[in-house]
Order: sequence, then structure tokens, then C-alpha cells
Amino acid sequence: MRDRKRPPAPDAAGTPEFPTRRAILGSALSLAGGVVAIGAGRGAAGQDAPAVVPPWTREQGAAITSPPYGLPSPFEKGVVRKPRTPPPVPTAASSGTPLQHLHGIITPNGLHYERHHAGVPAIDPDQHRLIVHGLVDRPLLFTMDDILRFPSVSRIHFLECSGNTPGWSGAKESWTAQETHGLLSCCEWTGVALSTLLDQVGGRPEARWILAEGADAAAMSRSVPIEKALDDAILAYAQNGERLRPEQGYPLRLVLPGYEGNMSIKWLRRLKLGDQPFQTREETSKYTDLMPDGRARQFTFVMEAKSVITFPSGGQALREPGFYEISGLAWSGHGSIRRVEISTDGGRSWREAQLQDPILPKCLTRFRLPWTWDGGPAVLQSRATDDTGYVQPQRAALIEARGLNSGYHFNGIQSWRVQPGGAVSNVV
Ligand SMILES: Nc1nc2c(c(=O)[nH]1)N[C@H]1C(S)=C(S)[C@@H](COP(=O)(O)O)O[C@H]1N2
Ligand SMILES: [Mo]
Repeated sequence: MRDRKRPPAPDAAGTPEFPTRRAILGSALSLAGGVVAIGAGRGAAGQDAPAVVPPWTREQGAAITSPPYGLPSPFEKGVVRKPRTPPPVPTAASSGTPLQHLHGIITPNGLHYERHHAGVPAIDPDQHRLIVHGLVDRPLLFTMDDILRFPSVSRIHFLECSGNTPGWSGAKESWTAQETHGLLSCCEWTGVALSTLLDQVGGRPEARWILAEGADAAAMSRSVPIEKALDDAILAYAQNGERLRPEQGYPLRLVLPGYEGNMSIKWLRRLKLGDQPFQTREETSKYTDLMPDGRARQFTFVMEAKSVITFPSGGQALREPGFYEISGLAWSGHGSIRRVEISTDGGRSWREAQLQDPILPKCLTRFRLPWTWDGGPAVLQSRATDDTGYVQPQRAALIEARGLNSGYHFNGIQSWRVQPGGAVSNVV
């Protein structure tokens, strides 16, 4: 477990659900180790100096030595993306966000998960073009300068690969939240509403679908329904205040809020309007869900409600019984999170978690619940409900409905086991 605050001891009179600040600090100071009580208020004479001097300093630091573009503290060197299973070829790789080490809902740009089907192209924005053609009145070719001149929008949305959670089979006890849920990130995306650009080219009434194509070696392409394009699709050139990272699609990507990550085409170079879906490889052979009866679900765009506890989670350890704040993330591609419930007994009983503002549609929502661990075995689960009323299913219910042939769209409830010694692991 990484540097967490020392927990307070349970209140002798029974720990309240939401301990007051004084109760937390009061009981913390009574602990023998960890938080050290300092001999306070003993006058200027200097006798009774604190037994332990905290390592703060009054020395002036050196002149500015930090790099022009700042980096995390060297003490945070373990907070990094982690490659997923060895890729078939080196360029068809993915790497996960370290969700268990992050706070709040925003993913720092350097930790955004990555999924590349054919490597990361190096694109000079001055050379880049976006062509919009097909069933339009005026086919147009845009430069990045053109795109930056349009009125812009900024919105915070999650992006999740539909292959994120390998929950259908083959889970490992050693898995961390990064390995079970790390193909998930959340940024403020800035760009041009796709509807604004479509106004410029004049989509014909018979145009129902748009082919979006990337400028990478995979020429990744997907068909997007016109309703989505006109609703909340963004042609993004910035994330979290700065221009896109190369691995996120610099200089231009599509962002389709709430849809499976695959459809948010990176290094976007072409949009073609048509009257039917284009039946690309990524929506026929890939990104379909084979059902038990041998038929396949196609065009399963929306990521359904899902959640994961990020503390305590797999690979972490609780040092001793006492107070902990259970915390995690919930999201839904259909809208906002309405409720998150938490079980510490493997789903027998549930308590409602606090949701941290802001609670935004198609965005990660942070949840929290105070918990006193009694030192015994526990199985932690979280269950999200979104504002359509949909409730995240248990794994068994999901498999009952969809069988075991699928590789995508696993949104079942995640279980973490807390062992009596405090070690936390993935429930297989
Ligand atoms: N051009 C292109 N777009 C792409 C991909 C790709 O390989 N090439 N991968 C897709 C997949 S499968 C996902 S999950 C997301 C990943 O986006 P990220 O790497 O920014 O996290 O981008 C999608 N867009
Ligand atoms: Mo993906």
C-alpha cells in the first residue's frame, strides 16, 4: 500500500458511520505508532523539545532546477502505465492506467491508457488534413488551422476499451485494478463539435452513417450513427488543457462519449457520410459479441454502467484493523451515476456510498464509504446504478444472459478479497 494517512483507531463507543474530524484525529493520536504525537505548546525555552522532528526544512532551495515541463516527484516513480499481455506484434499493444494510485476523476495525460492497433504515427500538424466527403453538399478538406478556428467545446468524459475487463474467463488472483479495469481513463476533451463541422459540409438528408478513419498504419475505421454524430461527438485536439498526446491521437481524434473506446478514432483523417454502416473489419470480425446461440451482437456501442473499488484493491495491503475509506470509480455510457452501493461481505448486504461532485454524464464519478475493518476476512464489491435505472449485474447474471463466448463489454461486479493479514487480492 502506498503512503496513505495513518488510520485512526475505532471509537470505543462504536465507530460512527461518518466519524467527525475530531473523532478521527483524537483517536489517531492515541495510537502508538504511525502518527506521532508532538510535545506541543511547551514554551520558547526549548526544553521538552519534540521527541521526533518532522523532516521539514527552512533552507532555501536551489534556484529553479525543474525541467520546463514538470514531472511527478521521483518518489511517485511506481505510478506508471503498465503494458497488458504481450501483444501479437509489438505495435498492436495496450497499456493500462494505474487506477489504484489515482485520486479524484481526472486521468493525468501521461497516464492515459493506450490501445494501438498499429503503433503511434508521428504526424506534423501542419501536414495533417481531415477530408469530409460522401453524402454531403460540399466535400471539404480541413487543415488543423481551419479546425482550430471553429467555435470549441470542452467536456469531461471517460474513455473505456470494450475489451477492458477480462472478466469472461482466465482471471488471476494477482491482478490489480490496473489489470482488471485499467483500459479506462477520464479527461477534459476540447475540440469542435462534430455537428458544427457537419453544418459546414451540409450533410444530405439520406446520410445515416459516418465512416471515421485514422491515419495510422491500421487505418482504423468505424461506422458512427448520424444521431451520435449530431448529438455529442467531438473532434478533439486537446486533453486536460494541452494538445493531445501522440498516443491519444495527435493532432486530432474523434471522441464519442459513452461509446466503446474503439470508435473514438485517433489520428482522424477522413469522415465519409453514407446511407448505411460501412461494415469495416472492426465491426464485423472484431468488436462483436458472440452469444451462446451462435448469433453475434453487432454495433454494441454504449458502455453500460460499471464500477470498481480502487482502494482497497488487488495488490494493496491493510496494515492493521481500524478505519479505512473505501473509494472507487463508477461510470455509465448511458448517462450519469445515480447510486453506488458497497458490500464488504461478498454481496450479502449493501450500504450506499457517498458520490463526490461533480456527477457528470458519461464521466467517471468518485465514490467513498467509511469502513472499519475488524481484521477478519472480507470481500469488497461495488454496484453502480445509472440514471436510466440500470443496475450493474453480478458476474453470474451477466454470464447467464450472454454466455462465455464474448471478449468485450464485461461490466460485472468486481470482487476484492481482504485476507486476515490485510493482503488484498482479485477474487478469481
Ligand atoms: N486510428 C486508431 N484509432 C483508435 C485505435 C487505433 O489503434 N487506431 N484504437 C482504438 C481503441 S481499441 C481504443 S480502446 C481507443 C484507445 O484510445 P487511447 O489509446 O487514447 O486510450 O482508441 C481507438 N481508436
Ligand atoms: Mo479498445
